[in-house]
Amino acid sequence: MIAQRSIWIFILYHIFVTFSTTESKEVLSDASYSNSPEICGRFGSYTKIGNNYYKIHLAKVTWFHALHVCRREGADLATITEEYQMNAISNHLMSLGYGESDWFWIGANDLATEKTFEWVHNGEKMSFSRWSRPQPDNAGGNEDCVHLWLREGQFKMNDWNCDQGKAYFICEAPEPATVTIW
Ligand SMILES: [Ca+2]
Ligand SMILES: [Ca+2]
Repeated sequence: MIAQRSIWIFILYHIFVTFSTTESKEVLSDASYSNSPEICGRFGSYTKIGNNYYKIHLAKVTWFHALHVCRREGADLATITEEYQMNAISNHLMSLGYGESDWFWIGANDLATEKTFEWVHNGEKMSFSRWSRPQPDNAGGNEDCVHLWLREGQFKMNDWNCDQGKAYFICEAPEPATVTIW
């Protein structure tokens, strides 16, 4: 009788352990699945603005945090290499009603060499820029990342603190998983 009860306890214990283990494995695999860049890229659509595809993220984060989020989506912080594209983004942001207090990180920075701004996407130097005057001023000796803000009727560029400043941000994807034609 005691032996029979022990066997039942043994069996029930193993059923319990099996189910517990299965459950924790499923939770683990869900977590790793949602961390994959391919899956994250499908969580929101990119919009064609001018010639390129962008996604405006409305969470205020540091430049480094923004870069991380864009890259998890298989994208990068936005690169703006010509006036046409700068105008398209500026007009788009204004058409959505964003104003002077809405700041958006893009991919330009002078982290490597002070006063030499490059695009984080490919390391190329900025050949085009639209600074708001008197930027870039490297205020406090510690402004190495670029964001857009509305000044003098257009969105223009300002250098700001990469790991203290928190702003919205714009990711750019060359081949987005889902696209909204604007
Ligand atoms: Ca700087
Ligand atoms: Ca500045």
